[in-house]
Amino acid sequence: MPRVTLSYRTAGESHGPAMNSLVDGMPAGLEIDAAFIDAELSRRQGGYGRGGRQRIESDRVRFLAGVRLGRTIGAPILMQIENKDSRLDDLERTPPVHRPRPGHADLAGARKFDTDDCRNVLERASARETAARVAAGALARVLLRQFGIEAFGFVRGGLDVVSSIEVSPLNWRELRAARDASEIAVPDAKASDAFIERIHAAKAAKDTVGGWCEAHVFGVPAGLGGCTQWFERLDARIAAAVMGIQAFKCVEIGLGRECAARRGSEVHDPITFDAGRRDEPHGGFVRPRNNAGGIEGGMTNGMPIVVKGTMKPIATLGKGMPSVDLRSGEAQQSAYERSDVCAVAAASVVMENVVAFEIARAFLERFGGATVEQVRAHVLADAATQRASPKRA
Ligand code: EPS
Repeated sequence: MPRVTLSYRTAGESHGPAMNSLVDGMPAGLEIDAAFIDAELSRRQGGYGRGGRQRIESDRVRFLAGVRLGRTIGAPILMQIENKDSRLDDLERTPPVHRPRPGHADLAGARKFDTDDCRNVLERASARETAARVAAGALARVLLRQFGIEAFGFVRGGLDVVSSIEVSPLNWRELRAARDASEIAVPDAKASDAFIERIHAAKAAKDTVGGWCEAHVFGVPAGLGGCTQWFERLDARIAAAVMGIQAFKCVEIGLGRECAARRGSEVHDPITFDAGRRDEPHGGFVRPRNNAGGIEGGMTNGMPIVVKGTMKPIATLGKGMPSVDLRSGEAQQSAYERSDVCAVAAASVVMENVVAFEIARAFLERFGGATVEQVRAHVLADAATQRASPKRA
């Protein structure tokens, strides 16, 4: 089968004219669902604890290349999201920043680019860039949904609040409704209220809050990714995509960190076979639990993909942090600009979409074609082979 590499890059500064996303490797003939992409962009703008910027922006995708008459044409796809708060060259409203914020890119970037003004670095390092990543991931999901693959992201909690909800292929749609009813994307009303209360208190103290995000992907066929080279391993690729989100400090697949606290028999998922369930993504090889998070040996095993990500608190604190003025070396509190107190709800949308992009990339590596119909033919051919195994069952 042809090897297609789906990829994307982004360009744009937080207060420049626009955020841009260039997606390459998407097959031709995919009907663009701009309403779905825009809905994901809107979700990313929401969440309790966001700052004033989101009242200015109303993110919408505009296709500048790769689409004709509402369908992809097999060419690179350029998506643009306008920044309404565009003022990069206005030195009065967007002045130099000389007092780096601990935890932001400010100091490391100023040293890298040999400057005492952190502005260029922070404009590009800003999490505003994640709007472009959500656009790329949501476009990939338009493809995945044609093949019954669905992603679900949410916030599990933060500080001392941790929801104990369990997610399964049977309840995730219900949980999605609960998530959408929560201002902080926690699909558990009690935990949601408690977490919002903690964020409110942090805001009053001019402080910030991080949190735990989760992404589950359902309907992923077995055999995506690879075990023959380290960079083919899907868990490695997902980890890089999630760690690449601003402020993420930890990524786990399935049971994750908890693996080290249990013996093997309590970690690995037993294998059973049920011929009546051959049409499910696991091909009838039912696993009574999913500690592996759907990936073994760097390849999908047909169980749902489960990814956890930890976001640190926003580095822009209302009360500042001990820092220095880069011009003089004098001790000063770090700079404060309008910012978010907590952006974990937004981060969960970003995570859901970047994880989905990696699944789509691996999906096209296995089933790719020049057109969506060629991809479909490859998927059906593979399903027929899978259904014939085990031969004697
Ligand atoms: C960010 C600072 C804030 C955030 C921004 C990320 O922007 P501003 O300085 O314009 O208020 O709101 O995130 C977004 C704009 C967004 O759309 O997510 C930072 O420094 O990282």
